[in-house]
Amino acid sequence: MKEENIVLATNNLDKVREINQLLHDSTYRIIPQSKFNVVEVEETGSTFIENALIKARNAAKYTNIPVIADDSGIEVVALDGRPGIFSARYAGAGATDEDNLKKLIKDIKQINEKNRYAKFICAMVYITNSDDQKPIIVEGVWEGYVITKPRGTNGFGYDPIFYIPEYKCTSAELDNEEKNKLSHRGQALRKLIEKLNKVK
Ligand code: ITT
Repeated sequence: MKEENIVLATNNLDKVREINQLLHDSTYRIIPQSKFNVVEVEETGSTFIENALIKARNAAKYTNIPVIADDSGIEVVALDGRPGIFSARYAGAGATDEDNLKKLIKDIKQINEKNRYAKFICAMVYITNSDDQKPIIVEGVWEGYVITKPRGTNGFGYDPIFYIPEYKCTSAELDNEEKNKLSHRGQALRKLIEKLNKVK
């Protein structure tokens, strides 16, 4: 079968790694946007979907091939959904994963232990060009709880404090394959590929 190249509009190498693993047996080949001279764009949207579309349309301006973008984050229900779309900059502009994790741990310590329900959300979009008026848009949601003592070293970002009761571990204690099977990103990408295969 013919392979199709797709640009991944992200600067996050962990997303590149996870999405590459998910597409390993497919006919789609991911090219990170770092291979092109894509100038970073500000994420000014008010939803995950809006931000994913902003990133995808921006990358598509610099490339002549289809683009996938992922906008994701964690929502803690008792914190009114924070950090949500601000997950990557929760501790301020230029914050590292570690800074953001520390800030979220501080905030969840204020919440009753029985009330620490949280979910990872991933909005993923596919466009064929920057003006594509019919983007494919999908979402994945992964439900769990946040804990205050980080556990595990796999994954990235908030994985060490995202506890999955069915597996009695955090997402940083899952191996890559297990995380991809369950995660918001894995769910979103499988939906996207299903839709994409239908229009091909
Ligand atoms: P790009 O915008 O370049 O794609 P980014 O890391 O800034 O990279 P987002 O704006 O989508 O991406 O922010 C996502 C943040 O949410 C990310 O920095 C993580 O802290 C968190 N996050 C998303 N998915 C995650 C996952 O699977 N595990 C742990 N944390 C995750």
